Amino acid sequence: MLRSARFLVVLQSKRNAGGVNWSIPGKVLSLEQKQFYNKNGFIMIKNCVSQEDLAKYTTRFNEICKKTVKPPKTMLIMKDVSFAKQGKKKNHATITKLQDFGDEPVLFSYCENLKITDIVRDLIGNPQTNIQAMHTMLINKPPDTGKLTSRHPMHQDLTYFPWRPSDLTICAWTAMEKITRKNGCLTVVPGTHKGKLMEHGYPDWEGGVNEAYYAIKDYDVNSPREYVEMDAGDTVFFHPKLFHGSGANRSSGFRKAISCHYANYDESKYIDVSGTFQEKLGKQIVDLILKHPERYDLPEDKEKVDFEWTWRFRSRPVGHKGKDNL
Ligand SMILES: O=C(O)CCC(=O)C(=O)O
Repeated sequence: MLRSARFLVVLQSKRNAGGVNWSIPGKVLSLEQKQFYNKNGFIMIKNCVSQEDLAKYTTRFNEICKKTVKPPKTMLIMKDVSFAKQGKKKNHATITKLQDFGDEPVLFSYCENLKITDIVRDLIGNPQTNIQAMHTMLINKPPDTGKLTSRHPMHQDLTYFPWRPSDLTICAWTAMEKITRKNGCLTVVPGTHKGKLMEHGYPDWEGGVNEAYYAIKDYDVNSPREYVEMDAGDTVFFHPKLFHGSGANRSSGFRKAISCHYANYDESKYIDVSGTFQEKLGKQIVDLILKHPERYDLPEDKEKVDFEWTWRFRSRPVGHKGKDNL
């Protein structure tokens, strides 16, 4: 590499490094808003996504459900466990989640929304930070069938992630319609992002639980929780160690939200989770992926498919061309 080119690389990485400076305002967020996030592990911002954009995502969701638009092969289409048990076909009323929409251009445009990415950079880096969309979901919480399977147990998203530091990852979760306690809004326990990653496992729920909806094992049900009620287009940004979940949908309609977990690409690194409770979960995810060779471009040597590979394969850069980190 030419000397000057190498200098530029060093300069670029220095400029992008250093985590978050919590004592200055961000490009979009005020100092108070940044400090609120740092203290509580979440912040809700009104009106991040326009109604036009939300309508585009809803239309694309319906087109995928009706099969008038072919979904990319890498996208996972999941049924709610209560419908799965009854053997019901996949349609807009039984599909509970579209996951990994990195190759679906309409839905992925959500991850590139500048209002969101500016806030993300304020909270996990600085205006120059390169960011990576790690995990994408459109969640279509169905009206509960009475078995309470529409609940999402209290958990920490970091459970699913083999990269660190956790402070440089964030979820943006946008309400696609009005979301209240009645239709199953997010519930958070402020400040829990300052603690450790807790052990997780399947909750012991009579009606069953959706695949990979893990719960914090020793969750204290008396923890001081908050209900995050939102209007369509509002977005809550939250830390991957924040205890959170969502209640049953006791309304007669579906409750839609779209989300993306972003990581600071410049400063995050994969870690080895061997010997931790994440190891078992990582193996389950790898097994699931190996069962679907039609969906993933698996390497010839299947030994190469480990927890890290599953995320490298599914994550997508947002506005940068890096290939080396995440
Ligand atoms: O959308 C929901 O109801 C909860 C989503 C959530 O907590 C998650 O996917 O981690």
